[in-house]
Amino acid sequence: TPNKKIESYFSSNGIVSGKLGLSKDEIKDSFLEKTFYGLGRIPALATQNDFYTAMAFAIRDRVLRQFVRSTQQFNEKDARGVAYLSAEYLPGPHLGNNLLSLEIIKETREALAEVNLDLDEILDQEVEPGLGNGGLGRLASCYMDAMATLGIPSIAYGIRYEFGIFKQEIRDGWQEESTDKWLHYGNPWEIVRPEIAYEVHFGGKTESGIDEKGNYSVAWNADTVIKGVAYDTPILGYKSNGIIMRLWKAEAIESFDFSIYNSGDYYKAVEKKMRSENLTKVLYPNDENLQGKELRLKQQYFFVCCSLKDTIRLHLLQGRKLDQLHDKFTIQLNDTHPSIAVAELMRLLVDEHKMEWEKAWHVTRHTFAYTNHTLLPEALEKWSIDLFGRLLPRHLEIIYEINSRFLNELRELQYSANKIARMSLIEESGEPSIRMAHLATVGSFKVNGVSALHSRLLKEQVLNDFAELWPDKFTNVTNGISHRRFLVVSNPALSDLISEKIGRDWLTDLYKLKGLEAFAEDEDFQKKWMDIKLENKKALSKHIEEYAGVKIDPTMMFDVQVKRIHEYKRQHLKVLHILSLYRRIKKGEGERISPTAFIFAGKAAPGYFMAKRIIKLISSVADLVNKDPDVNGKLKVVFIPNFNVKLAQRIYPASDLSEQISMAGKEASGTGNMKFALNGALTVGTLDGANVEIRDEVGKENFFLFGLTTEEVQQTRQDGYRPSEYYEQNKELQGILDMLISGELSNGDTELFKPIFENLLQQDPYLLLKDYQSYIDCQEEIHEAWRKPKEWARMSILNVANMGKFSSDRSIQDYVEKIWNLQPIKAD
Ligand code: GPV
Repeated sequence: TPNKKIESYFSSNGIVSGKLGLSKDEIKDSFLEKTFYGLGRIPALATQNDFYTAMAFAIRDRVLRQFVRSTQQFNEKDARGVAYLSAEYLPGPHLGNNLLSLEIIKETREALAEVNLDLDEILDQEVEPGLGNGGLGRLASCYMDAMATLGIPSIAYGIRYEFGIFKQEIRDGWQEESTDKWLHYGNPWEIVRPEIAYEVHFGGKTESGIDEKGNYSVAWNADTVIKGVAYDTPILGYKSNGIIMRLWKAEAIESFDFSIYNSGDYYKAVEKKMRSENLTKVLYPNDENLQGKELRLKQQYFFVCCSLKDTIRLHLLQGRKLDQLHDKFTIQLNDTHPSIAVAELMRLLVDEHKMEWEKAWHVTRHTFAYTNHTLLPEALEKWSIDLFGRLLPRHLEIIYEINSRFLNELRELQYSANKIARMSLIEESGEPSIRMAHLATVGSFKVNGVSALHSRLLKEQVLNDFAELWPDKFTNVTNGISHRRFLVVSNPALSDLISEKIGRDWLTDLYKLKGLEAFAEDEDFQKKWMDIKLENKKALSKHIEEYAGVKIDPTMMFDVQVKRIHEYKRQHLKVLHILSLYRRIKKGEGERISPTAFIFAGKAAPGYFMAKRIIKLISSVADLVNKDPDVNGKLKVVFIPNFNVKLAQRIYPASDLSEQISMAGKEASGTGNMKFALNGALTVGTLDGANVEIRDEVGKENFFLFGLTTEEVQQTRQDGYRPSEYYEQNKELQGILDMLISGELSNGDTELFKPIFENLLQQDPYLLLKDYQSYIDCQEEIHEAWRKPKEWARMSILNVANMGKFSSDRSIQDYVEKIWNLQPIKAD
């Protein structure tokens, strides 16, 4: 029964009404109160971290107010909503973004100044939650920013990894990993909800029989039970709603196993608890590479099970019927990582809620929508039947049942045995396994790719049979980024300059940036524009000197490639370019080279041999180039350690040239490409992923294009590619490649880079040698363009002016229209 007294406080004139922001004095009071009463600190003992924590608590109150209000309104309107399921999130630091969303950055800065504290120093204290590997996790967080801002009734589910993506250090040029202790100083943004907890079962056996009502039913007698507890982090939209990121932490069902406890073996009793908690200990650091590890499948099922049970609870709490689940919710699957949800929802509906199979299947396949994020074969998830059946015996039966019904449909359509085997949810050749992308496709009402090119290739290649069967199921939603985080928060000077010219409407409508086109030729504006870039470059240079020990002249061109280290992304093609410039300088032919700093950052999966070798190669080239007196400071090479959201926010604003040089057909979208261009960097790139659309938007004359197209890549393969021919014919390229095995880069060690050399000469799976000359020629054009600063400034402004399409607000609007079919509810 509702407590009317309390409810009245929530009503329109209760505590959750009133204005959005805070005044300087309110911030100061709240901050001081949190410092003393929230943390129990006397001024003499308070550290910078205490001040950060106190400020976070002060702000969190306001963030929660928006959340409470949004939830209230979503409930009152009985709104249709989204549950977003993602195994990864990369929210980045919360404080700065929340200050922007509340529009109190200036007030907070002043309030702190009055007590002799500096906002930037306080912001710098925050340790970000590294709960993802790269683009996929960051996309999920950009989407939360947009969903909150647009008022999409939504909840985002995931895993509360105790250790996120590893911390990267570079020692002697090699990557070294250490555990990411992001919770070490506590986490002021999260609220634990001990009462929102679910049991998750694993292992054991199933037993079929007749239940009390005389119906056929299956019981799953698991041998392990683990509890998932909700930890909520509010995510605030700009001047609007708050939504929740609900992350599940694994706990033992009972703190102690009492039977063992009573027998006196205290340690053994606690061991069980520790084993349960292992489940959410650590994020798997493999980006786009399936390892097939049991613990990973456990993590996936664990968070899916908790999330679906919670979604059903929320649905029923509103007094709705379970067979209307799909009328009220879309459950969006962020890649196949949560695709076990298709089988789990069937299990919940059929086994636990006693719904008949056909009805349950109707609900299920109208509830899920699936986003695919890669075409890379090594990333397409498959689980061995053996492993899967041991861990989730009931789900295996359900998947067999879904498959047998599906294959029957295909037989009725007179499909060939070959085609049926291709489409089956089970791969029979080799070790029998479950194709998770097929499960997700069959179990969803929509399937989308993440850029126009990727969505086309998905339909034409990886899921071609399914696209022919269900053409209307397939759609595209081009990725987008939070321009508020990646421009307003991280590049305040440029944001202010833009707002001076075109007002501030672009914060909620990025297409408004188009207004900047009118100033592209304005020399005074160009100068201010480039001066801000220079200041940002100075700031980054300071960071680089401190963390990488390399001094960089900020007037050089900053040529930047930051992203996960992957062969398909071709960081080593960038290296070949650097070596070509180096050799020209050594031969005294360097006069047409513009002074350039080559900046790299990104993590390699700890078990990815080639990626780690590429990092060592970059460091070795840096040593050679930076120390050579003949280079005379004309080239600098640096690898900045530990790329994460926080570092990214420093790098994009300071970049002149954005390297997006993956082999065409491999990068599903890319989102870093958008962040660079939004901050006025020009792009050098292939026709891959969203590069295609970026080029369409900014104009081909403002984009440096090189390399093969997807079709040409396929043709090259068909014709029988022999990389050694390029080595033989292109003498410059030959000289560069020979450097790798000459020992010149490695104190005489001719073996160190031989694996890279041999890979390129023998297979070159990503066609570096084929694309080499086109890349070098394109770079010459770029160096020439850099020598015309006004031209460059104009192109930079035009790039920013045409970034409207790449806001995650637009992406989410697309999801609403093409997939979710719901009404946003904006908080007033
Ligand atoms: I699958 N992506 C990722 O970061 N990790 C993954 O495991 C998978 C995909 C990335 C793609 O590589 C990018 O091209 C894309 O922009 C990003 O997902 C978001 O869609």
